[in-house]
Amino acid sequence: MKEIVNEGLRLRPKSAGAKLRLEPELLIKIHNNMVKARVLEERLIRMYKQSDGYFWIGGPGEEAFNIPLGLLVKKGQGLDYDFLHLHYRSAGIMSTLGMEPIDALRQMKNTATDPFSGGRNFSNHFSKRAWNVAPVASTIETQYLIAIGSGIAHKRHGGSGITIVNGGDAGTAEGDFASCLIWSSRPGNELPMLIIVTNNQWGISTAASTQHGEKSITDRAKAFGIKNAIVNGNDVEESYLALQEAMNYIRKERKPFFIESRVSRLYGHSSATGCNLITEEEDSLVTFEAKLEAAQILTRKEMDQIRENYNAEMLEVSQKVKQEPLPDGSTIYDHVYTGQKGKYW
Ligand SMILES: Cc1ncc(C[n+]2csc(CCOP(=O)(O)OP(=O)(O)O)c2C)c(N)n1
Repeated sequence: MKEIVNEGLRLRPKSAGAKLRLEPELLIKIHNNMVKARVLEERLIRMYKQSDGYFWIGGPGEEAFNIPLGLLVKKGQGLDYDFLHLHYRSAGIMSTLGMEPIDALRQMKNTATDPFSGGRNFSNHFSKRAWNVAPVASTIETQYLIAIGSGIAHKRHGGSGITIVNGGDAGTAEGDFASCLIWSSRPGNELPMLIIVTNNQWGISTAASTQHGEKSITDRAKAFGIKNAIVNGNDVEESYLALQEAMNYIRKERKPFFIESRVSRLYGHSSATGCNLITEEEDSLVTFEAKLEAAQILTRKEMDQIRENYNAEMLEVSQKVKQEPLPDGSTIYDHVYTGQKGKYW
């Protein structure tokens, strides 16, 4: 996909962005990636509604947090780099890392060309060895248990690579989450882990207020002596600065940090709940665009153009994906066991 960053845009003088805390160049980059991630999700939803996929689940509403996170990751393969244990609302992180949107569309359409699962998994269930992205599991919270492994490996290896794990608020009821807090905070054996909970106040249709006795999820991290912060995940600058501080701390001190990010869930839980726009929740992209416009960093016209460009490109790649082959039945048992191809009995 063509890179649209700054295409046709003229950067305003720095003083124009004085009311915002981040540099205009960085704000424009974040905005561009937010639009790309949003348009990608909207295209995936449209594909689902047009029967070009069986199920949608994704992260519109988490962009103001996930794009800064993607920009701050030390991307690469092996223990000198960050490991990512993500969940199904992380497309914004992946697209900011450089994932080609067409690959997310391939997984939605379950084509054989899907590089993450060969057309065998749900939408937004990524995995990429070259970027240390562990396979996203459909079982919620599993990733917090698996992340302990790369946390230990990072601890033993040294350097500045860290383990990053994210998931939702409801999943914190699972024992896997408690295991993560315990293993990451053992005195003298603390692990360099960024433990994130994106709190959208819902577990499918169960309200968080009916499930959490503690005031905030950070209270659980406090009980284990883990440094922590509550972040307004709808605020780009607050998210970027909090993540930067937390990640610098983990990289240097080799100890865990816990972030509870309060986010929106803009299209409901998944296609199982209709995947229609929820207008009652804050849209971080609308909030951010108003700020960029007020600070004269981007005009309404420029932002509309960026969206239009991405809309056109996603439409084009969706048409391409529709022509691609589905996986052959003979491959159904591939990758079930290491090195295994075809039937295994
Ligand atoms: C182990 C397990 N239990 C239950 C489910 C069914 N399930 C799928 S998503 C979900 C809600 C998750 O809510 P939360 O952790 O808050 O994340 P969100 O989807 O809101 O981002 C549940 C219960 C599952 N996938 N895995």
